[in-house]
Amino acid sequence: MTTMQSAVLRGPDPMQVESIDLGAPEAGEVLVRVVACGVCHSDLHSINRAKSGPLRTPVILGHEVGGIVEEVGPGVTSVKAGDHVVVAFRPNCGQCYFCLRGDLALCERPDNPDRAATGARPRLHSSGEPVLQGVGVAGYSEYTLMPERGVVKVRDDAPLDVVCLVGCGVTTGVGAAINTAKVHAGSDVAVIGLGGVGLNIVQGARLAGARRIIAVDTVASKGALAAKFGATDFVNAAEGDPVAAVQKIAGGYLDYAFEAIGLGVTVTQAFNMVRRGGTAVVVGVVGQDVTVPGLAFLGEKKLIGSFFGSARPQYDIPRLIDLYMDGKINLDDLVSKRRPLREVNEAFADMETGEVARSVINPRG
Ligand code: COD
Ligand code: ZN
Repeated sequence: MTTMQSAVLRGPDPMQVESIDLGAPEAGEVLVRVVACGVCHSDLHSINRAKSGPLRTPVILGHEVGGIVEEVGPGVTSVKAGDHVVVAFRPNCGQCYFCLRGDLALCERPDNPDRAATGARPRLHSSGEPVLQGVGVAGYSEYTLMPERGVVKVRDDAPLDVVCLVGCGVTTGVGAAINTAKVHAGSDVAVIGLGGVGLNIVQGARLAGARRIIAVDTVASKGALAAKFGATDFVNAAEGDPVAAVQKIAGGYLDYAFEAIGLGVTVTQAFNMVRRGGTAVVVGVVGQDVTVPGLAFLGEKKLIGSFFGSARPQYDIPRLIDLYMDGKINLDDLVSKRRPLREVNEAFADMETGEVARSVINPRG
């Protein structure tokens, strides 16, 4: 049994740092010492769901983890104590229809997505009370316990407090461009919403050889930031209709437009930005119905979703880290702020201003 400090969400109130008990790793489990955990917008969705009621608590959020294997349970063969790992928050089963087809992000039986919530025996406790692992991870903690397929061994020379972002935002964004949309060289692209995910879509499009990459956001400072990831142009959506502005810059319609916010209105904008045969890709989590002009389908426009960058974590995560170490993708400018665990609530307040790309929490800071 290990006792660790974790930021616990118990309802509508801010998270509090508490002592949490954690069992030793059992068969097929890996105990990871968390070095850093990125602050992703999906955790803000969870916090908002706790405020309005439907989220089960107590829960420890945080799923963008870079860490070092502390101990492995019986039968674990892919990692050993001391290995550097990035957590894959939705361990695929490798056996269902979608896994066999190669669509690992669509796995229908992910291992332990939320521990106690799925009936799995809870592994974290607070004075005997079970505590959930949010999104199956619990990264705002000194340690996390993952199934073997939920950790990916990464190279030792990669800084874990940067490459932790590959556990969600980088893979989601770059993967949306290169895996889901398969952006082709020379194409014209727009990306709406320049948070940690949107900026990675921008650099995914650059990696794929896009000609024009038009970045769209309502916060003016995001223009200069997006340029560091390969955006060729910026549209401030607070200053007028972004569809008209994008078309003016591109001299017409685009081949691809990505939505990375999660609003119905921006999905419609993305769809209206693409030309006949073009593709609008929804990356944001959209909790509402979406309206698009139906006749546009006669022009073979496509409206598609993307989840976790259509990634195969064991393949994509090390490859993306190599691209970073070779200077081919930019992760350093994604980390706007580093904070200790006790400032996790402030990191979410920063996210709500739209000013930061990503904050990274150091659980021992
Ligand atoms: N027009 C343009 N930009 C806007 C608008 C608007 N109307 N409203 C907000 N924005 C900007 C903000 O200024 C901000 O820059 C950006 O949109 C949103 O950024 P963040 O940092 O709040 O969010 P991210 O980048 O962390 O984004 C995450 C998503 C919002 C895309 C979230 O829905 C998500 O994580 N989707 C991915 C789904 C998925 O595959 N998830 C995997 C597990 S998380
Ligand atoms: Zn995430």
